[in-house]
Amino acid sequence: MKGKVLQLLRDHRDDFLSGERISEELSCSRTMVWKYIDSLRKEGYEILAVSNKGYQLKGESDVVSVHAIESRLIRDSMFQHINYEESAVSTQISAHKLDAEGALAGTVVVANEQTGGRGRLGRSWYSPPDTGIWMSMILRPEVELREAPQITLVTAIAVVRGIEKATDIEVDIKWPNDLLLCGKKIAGILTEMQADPDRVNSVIVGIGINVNQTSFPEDVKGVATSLSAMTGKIYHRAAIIAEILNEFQWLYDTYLTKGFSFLKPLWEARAVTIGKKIIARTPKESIEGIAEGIDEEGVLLLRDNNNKLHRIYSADIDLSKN
Ligand code: BTX
Repeated sequence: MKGKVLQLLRDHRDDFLSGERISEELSCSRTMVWKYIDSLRKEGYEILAVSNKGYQLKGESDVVSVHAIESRLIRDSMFQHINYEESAVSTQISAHKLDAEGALAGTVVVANEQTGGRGRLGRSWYSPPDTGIWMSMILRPEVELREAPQITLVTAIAVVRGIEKATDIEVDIKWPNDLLLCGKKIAGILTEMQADPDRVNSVIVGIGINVNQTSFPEDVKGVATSLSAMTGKIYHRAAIIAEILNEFQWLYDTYLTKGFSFLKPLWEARAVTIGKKIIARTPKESIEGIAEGIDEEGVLLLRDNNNKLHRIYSADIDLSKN
């Protein structure tokens, strides 16, 4: 409800909105309206109150909260349940738990901090408080097992577009799960599946974005950057989260109804590795060659130095120095 009050105030930014009008629109008492306004102010929203005129939103807050996100979602959002945790071990762990308890598809977990954030293959993901976006979505797509990794690519398009809408910053995609800004890692995507041999039960998609960090620990300093470190500005995390979720919805819908091939051009338009000389490192081997592109299923096509074409399903990619 607090999110709806905020949404109404945003819709009437240029004029005052009376307490009576808000209480009518939301079918709640004037006292409740006052309580919501008071609570929004405590979170840092600057709301002007003038007698006989009403309320006007003068300044946004950077607090990440459920209503700060919900108030920016499209009306028929598929993300009806947003769970916020001040500190989580990993939003992936929280989401897997909710999934096992039968959470609805479209449930999202957002944390202000992760104490055990994780990447692929047991690697860790640095997730300090107050500065980044650490979130996981629970999805239940009707796709075949081999198709599930495509969801990472769909998510990458949504994150790139969401960041651009909220901040005007253009980010690149590095197959399969990294987003780069000026060649440094600004975000990572971790897609984990619960599946039977023949069917996907759920897919938990984790998204980590460095937003307002100004420094990084020694071990990631060389590879990581944040939106703020690049521009010197502070960004509203809730606004970025909402734009990503809004973008994700139509992309996911298109993916489920028309297939990944329909979204491939959007992905390719932002992919930096394609056409370049790369090294793909898999647990079994390292292959060097030219990344020719991805196929209709999202598999990376790599032509090695002996002209042999490899289909790469999962790997770490480095640009070749040769
Ligand atoms: P990845 O395995 O591709 O990348 C992990 C590597 O990235 C690390 O080994 C380290 O070198 C580097 N790294 C660690 N932290 C950061 C950081 N903050 N910024 C840039 N580089 C970093 C990528 O895995 C997938 C990451 C997903 C993270 C999200 S956050 C929400 C959700 N919860 C969770 O525990 N993980 C996901």
